[in-house]
Amino acid sequence: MGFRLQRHAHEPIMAPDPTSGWECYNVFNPSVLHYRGLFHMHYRAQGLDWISRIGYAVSEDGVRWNRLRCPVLSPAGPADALGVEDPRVVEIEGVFYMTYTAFGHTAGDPTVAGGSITPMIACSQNLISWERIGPVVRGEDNKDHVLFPRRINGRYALLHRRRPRVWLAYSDDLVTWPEEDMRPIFGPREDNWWDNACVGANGVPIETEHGWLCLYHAYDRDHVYRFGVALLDLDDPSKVIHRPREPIFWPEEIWELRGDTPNVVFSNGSVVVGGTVYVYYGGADHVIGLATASLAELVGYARHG
Ligand code: BMA
Repeated sequence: MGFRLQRHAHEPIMAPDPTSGWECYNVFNPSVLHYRGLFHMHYRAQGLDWISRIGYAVSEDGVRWNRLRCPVLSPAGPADALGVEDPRVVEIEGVFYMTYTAFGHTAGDPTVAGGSITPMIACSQNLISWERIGPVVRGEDNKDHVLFPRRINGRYALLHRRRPRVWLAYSDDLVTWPEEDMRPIFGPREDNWWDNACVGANGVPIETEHGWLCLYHAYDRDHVYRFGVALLDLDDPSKVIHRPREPIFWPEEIWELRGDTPNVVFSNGSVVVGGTVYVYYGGADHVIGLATASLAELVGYARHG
C-alpha cells in the first residue's frame, strides 16, 4: 500500500516578494522549527543579483507567515560569494544550529570558472543573528547536510550527501568531523525508477519510538525530484531499519512542475505539531508549499510500507 503526503492547499504558502531586492525572484527550500509555540522558517531567497540569501519568517499557525524585511544570512567572503543556500535549522541543548551550503568561487578566485560548494554550520541564540562555526568537509561535492536534534552516544551526528548517497558523520565539537567516523547509509536503488540517480536528506530527522524518521529527496535520471522515507536505528542511525519502495510525494501542481527549475519538490524541514507532520518544501526552486501527514500513519508506512 502506498502513502502520500497531502498538500495543505493547491497554492503555495509563500511566494517571492516583488517589492524586495533580495527576494523578488525566488523563495524556496524552507526549514521550519516549532519553538515555544511558534513556527520559525528559514528559507533560501534570490533577488536582483541572483545570489542566494537566507530569509526568516514566523507564524502562529504554520500557514500564514510574517517575514523579516532583511535576510538573516548573506554572503561574507570568497567561499560563499555566490550564495548561501538550503538552510536546515535545529535546536540542540539550548543553541540553534543552521546547516547550509556555501556557494563560492573555486579556490576563492573569481577569475577561475565554475563554483565550489561547502557544507557549512552556523549557530545562533535567537534564530536571527548567525555566527559561522565552519565547514563539515572541504573541497568535495557535499551538501544536504543536517544535524540530528540531539547527541547520539554522546556525540553530535549529521547526515550529509556524498553524491549519490546519504552519509552519516559524527563530531565531538561540531568543528572536527573525522573521516574515519563517516559512512554511507543509503543510496539510489538501481532497479527502482524514481530514486535511481541521487538521494539526499530533507530536514532534521524526527525521533520516534520506532527509530529516526528520515524524509529524503531523490531524483531520477530525468531530474524529477520526489520524497521518500526511511527509518533509521535510534542508537546507530547508520542502520536502516526499513525503507519503503515507493515515493511519498512528487511534483504535480503547475508551480512544482514549472518555475526556476522544473519538476522539483525540495524540503529542508518537517515539524511535528499535535500529531501532524508539516512538511515544508520548495516548488520548482521558485515558491514554498506545505504538505502534511498524520505522524502515526507516516511512521506506520515507514515501518511496513
Ligand atoms: C539542489 C540544490 C537545491 C535545489 C535543487 C533542485 O542541488 O541546489 O537548492 O532546489 O538542486 O534544483
